[in-house]
Amino acid sequence: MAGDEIYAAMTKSIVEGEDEDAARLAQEALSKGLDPMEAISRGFVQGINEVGRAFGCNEIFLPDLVRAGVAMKAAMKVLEPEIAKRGKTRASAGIVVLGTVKGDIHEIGKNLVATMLSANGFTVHDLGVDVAPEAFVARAKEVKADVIGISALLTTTMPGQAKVVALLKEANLQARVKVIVGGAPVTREWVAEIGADGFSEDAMGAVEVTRALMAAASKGAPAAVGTPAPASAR
Ligand code: B1M
Repeated sequence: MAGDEIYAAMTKSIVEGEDEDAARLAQEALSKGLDPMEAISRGFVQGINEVGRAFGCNEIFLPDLVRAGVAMKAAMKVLEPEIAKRGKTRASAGIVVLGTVKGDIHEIGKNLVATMLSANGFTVHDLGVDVAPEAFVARAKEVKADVIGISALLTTTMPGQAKVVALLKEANLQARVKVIVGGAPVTREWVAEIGADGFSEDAMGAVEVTRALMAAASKGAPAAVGTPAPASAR
């Protein structure tokens, strides 16, 4: 398979929920020397976005969404170790506690953020999905985290992000531990409203924002919110 053909096949494997095809195409991309991040963004994510759109318009049903999620995970399972391997280097750039908020089991984007942070030298403590606000703060204290990263994919679970910020404030840790939030429904306005320190629309942006927060903290400067203005503001 050549050129754009492979990306189109990747998209199709997710739309059709074919996990074996997705894993095989991910493997093929690696054997051909394609950039795994390109495979994700030009191939697989196009498919999951199409599935999300169709589900939102009631064109497909929950089992289709589940099958697409399984196929996406199958592709990521092949690609993520390669992304991590390419970035393995140096001493820790900082300590990040990461998870998806309570009530929310979406993990694909959060896992990608974890992979990209690890690949860029951060030590990541991934708490998984459905994480209670208290658990984020407890682990941050335990591992002396620099940053807490909180993913939320549902509008109904976004308040969990606000709760973590409030708990940090209560514990007088807000100055020491920075909070970055993300996930499809998260906007700059929401970040400002809850008083988080940073936000990004994608995994690479999460790395940039985390780096910027660490740099600002080491200089004692106030942190910037978010990656440079996104091309497609939500
Ligand atoms: Co769900 N789901 N889902 N789902 N699902 C959405 C989010 C939805 C938008 C679909 C739709 O209706 N159009 C909708 C939410 C509506 C809303 O609240 N606004 C929805 C719904 C309604 C539901 C259920 C309620 C359905 C039901 O049961 N009736 C249910 C809820 C379950 C729960 O969590 N309690 C549900 C379930 C599921 C599955 C389990 C079937 C599956 C998840 C499988 C899994 O993760 N293991 C699933 C999927 C796959 C989706 C969509 C289609 C895709 C999500 C995804 O993985 N995207 C999604 C629609 C969509 O987003 N297009 C949808 C790919 C991933 C790479 O992107 O996660 O956005 P994303 O992550 C990006 C950025 O957001 C960012 O970087 C990532 C990489 O670029 N990012 C961060 C993410 N976290 C970040 C953290 C950061 C920084 C950046 O800093 C810390």
